[in-house]
Amino acid sequence: MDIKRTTSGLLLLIVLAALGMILITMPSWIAGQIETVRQIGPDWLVYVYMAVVGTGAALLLGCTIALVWRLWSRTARKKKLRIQRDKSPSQLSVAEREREVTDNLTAADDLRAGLPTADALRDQLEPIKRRIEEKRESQKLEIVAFGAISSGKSSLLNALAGCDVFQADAKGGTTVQRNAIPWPGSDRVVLVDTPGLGEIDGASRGGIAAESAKDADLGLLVLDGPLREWEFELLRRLGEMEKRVVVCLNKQDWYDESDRASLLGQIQSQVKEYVRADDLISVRSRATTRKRVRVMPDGGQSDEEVAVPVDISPLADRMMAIVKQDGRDLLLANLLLQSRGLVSSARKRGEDSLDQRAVAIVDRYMWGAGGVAALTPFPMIDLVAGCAISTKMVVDLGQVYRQDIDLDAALKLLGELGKNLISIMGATAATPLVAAGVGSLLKAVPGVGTIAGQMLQGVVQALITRWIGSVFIQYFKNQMQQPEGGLTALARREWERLTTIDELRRLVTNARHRFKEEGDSDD
Ligand SMILES: Nc1nc2c(ncn2[C@@H]2O[C@H](COP(=O)(O)OP(=O)(O)OP(=O)(O)O)[C@@H](O)[C@H]2O)c(=O)[nH]1
Ligand SMILES: [Mg+2]
Repeated sequence: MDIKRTTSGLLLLIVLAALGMILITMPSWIAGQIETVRQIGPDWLVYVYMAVVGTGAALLLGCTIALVWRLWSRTARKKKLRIQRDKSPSQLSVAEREREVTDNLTAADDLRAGLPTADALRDQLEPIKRRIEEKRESQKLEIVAFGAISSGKSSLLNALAGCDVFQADAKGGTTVQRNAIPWPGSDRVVLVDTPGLGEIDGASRGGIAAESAKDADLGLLVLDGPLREWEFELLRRLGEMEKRVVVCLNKQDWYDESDRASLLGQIQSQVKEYVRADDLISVRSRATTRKRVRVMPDGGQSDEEVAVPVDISPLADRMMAIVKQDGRDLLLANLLLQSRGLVSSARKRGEDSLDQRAVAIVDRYMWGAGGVAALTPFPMIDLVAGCAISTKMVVDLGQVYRQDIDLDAALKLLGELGKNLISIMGATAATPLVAAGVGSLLKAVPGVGTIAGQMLQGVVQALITRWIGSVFIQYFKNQMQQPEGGLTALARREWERLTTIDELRRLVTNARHRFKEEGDSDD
């Protein structure tokens, strides 16, 4: 439960309790007042009094109801949206999908406005959002062909389009970027060609094809043989996203009838979880020839070449049926997924930018605290709870994550953490022991050389301030809710993370730069 919801719930409870009190006490109080007015004035004054009180009461009641209604509906709406976002498109009605797309676009705008002006994502989000809006407006369905290199994607799309728009070649790796053309079968459909996935430049081409498939309203996986492992993996991932994919076994002229039937049967059983039986089709997207033995009238035989024409009609028919029957649904489902992607990348970026600000704050304070400890000749009095610098840092971090924390609360939490540090370090009594413990921990890091005296004191203080900062970053990010296993467990986890050999070595190196080797020569 987040803090805002708790506050709204609490406010609602207070309002309802106040209303109850008013309803119980008001009638007898008003009756008493009317009696008093009747005794001191004429009858009409009673009516005037009642009218005034009645109007006031009605206004009060109206405002209260409006407030309660607003609070309740806002909470309910947020809850509904949260539940809805966890659902896959098929679990939502058309109206719900439409509404969520609108809500997501608005949310993305809000999140974008909250990003720092220098953030590159601010500019990147805008065109993505515009594309979603344009797609929503135009209702253009994108059918994207993807698959292995040279499986015949471009040839297949050329055959579907009825003209040679996409370059096709036997050497493979012909298509190097995403291209699109309208499909003559419907004015609402565009055909998209993508680079094939294969050995050459595998990683980057694979990325482009997977991305294209992800954005497709309808995917067209083009195979020219048995299903490869990565093709199955891609289907599985798209299936999980509820992306509809038509699997097309191309180059059917390579197989005789029985081989083709058994290959199709095998593919069918492999993909049945993610692809409908009707959506597995075999085609021939290039005209070829085959040999035929001709028996002559004199009983002799002669070989002859017979033309085998292109045959993509089963695929065209299937696509037409899907577009007619489910086109709108597919488009809306995809718009929904894209708009969700937009919101989550904006939200993630927003969180990242808060984290960056928080880390910068911790960095500033830790070296501030370290510097003070390194420069002052007095031994440290209290490493944690009494440190004004840490307290101020905690309050600043709270502000970054918009969490309400004042100096008192910060001090109290720091006191609690102080005890944790002592228990983590295994020291039994006072803070100097902690300092000594941390000091020996630092000295034990191989490769950092000797650190002693004031410099050691500075590093100890910087490490502890950093540790406090890291604990509070997690705590605030989690909306000040009890972390898993309580604050102690969180503190222990963060301590372990920050005191790995590498982290400590980095810390000491950094400290040397900052403290100008002050205590370096002391042993
Ligand atoms: N025999 C036969 N060859 C085909 C068929 N379809 C395509 N081809 C051939 O397969 C080769 C590759 O075709 P492309 O259309 O370029 O394949 P692609 O999947 O787009 O290839 P990349 O863009 O390089 O990944 C070409 O030589 C085509 O003529 C078919 O049905 N039968
Ligand atoms: Mg191609």
